[in-house]
Amino acid sequence: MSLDSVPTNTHGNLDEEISQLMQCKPLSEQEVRALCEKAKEILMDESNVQPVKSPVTICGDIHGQFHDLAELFRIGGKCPDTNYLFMGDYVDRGYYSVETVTLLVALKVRYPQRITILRGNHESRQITQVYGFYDECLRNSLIMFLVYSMAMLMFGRPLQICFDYFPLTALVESEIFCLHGGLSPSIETLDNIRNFDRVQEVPHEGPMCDLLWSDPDDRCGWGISPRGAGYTFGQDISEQFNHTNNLKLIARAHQLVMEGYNWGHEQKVVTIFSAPNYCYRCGNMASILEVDDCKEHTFIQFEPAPRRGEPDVTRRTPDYFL
Ligand SMILES: [Mn+2]
Repeated sequence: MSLDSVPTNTHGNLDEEISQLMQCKPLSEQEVRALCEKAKEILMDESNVQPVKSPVTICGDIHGQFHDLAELFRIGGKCPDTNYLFMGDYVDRGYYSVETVTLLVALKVRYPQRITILRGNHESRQITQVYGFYDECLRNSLIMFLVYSMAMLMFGRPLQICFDYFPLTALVESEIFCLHGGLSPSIETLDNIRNFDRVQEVPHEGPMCDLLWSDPDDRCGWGISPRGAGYTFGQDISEQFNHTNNLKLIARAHQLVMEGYNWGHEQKVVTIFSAPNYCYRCGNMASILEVDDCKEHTFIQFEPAPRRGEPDVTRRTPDYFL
């Protein structure tokens, strides 16, 4: 029996779960599983190029920095009072990947029309094993059950399966194309993106991989990415893509930028990064981009929330990729 068959309580439990998550307290295994099942149903109806209306606030990488996400909501407004579009990379690096991504998924289930959550390159099985989400699932489960094998079954598996359903890109008012990484030499039009089957693990190469991994570059044309996945693309590529698809702007995340946002390609591309003092040590500002009713753009920069007992971060390995 689904919770939906109990109308008086449909949102009651979910509202309680959201307020629990807002306090950075993880849900139970059963709650995470139920939430992921509901999220899948909502997300599978969304397009690979999910249409989004203004006003909306566009956000970049969060990377498990839960208290900074809480600060983002304090500054940008709570969901659903403010509509949000998150461009991926909710997990890894920071200490609260599970709480962060569970909160965003819970908000998606509660307010499906008010929040859009795109997939980042870290929302995959393999990368989360390398960059900390796996460890954190393990840490949480050790505290609660002291059973290693339960870890991925509890939090990791349901959330990772849910990641496969996250849309790859969004289109704000038919003019701002939003995605985690960047363009692909295999993609000329938005219809190309609409046509592929996204419900799978992020492939190592090909158009879906490129959307989540590529970066803009000062050099023209396509280049080999130092990340080992995706491509670099020059201003000529961005101009052609925007022209072909009647776009004004490509908004993307994926790269640390010290001011929290960074224009590129003569304002055809903007990078937005929403994890202040990334990894608790990079010293960068974060930002979000508000697009209002009149499609006017305003960047809001913010600094880290006060530290609240995160463990010493120096034990983490250095970061080569965002
Ligand atoms: Mn990324």
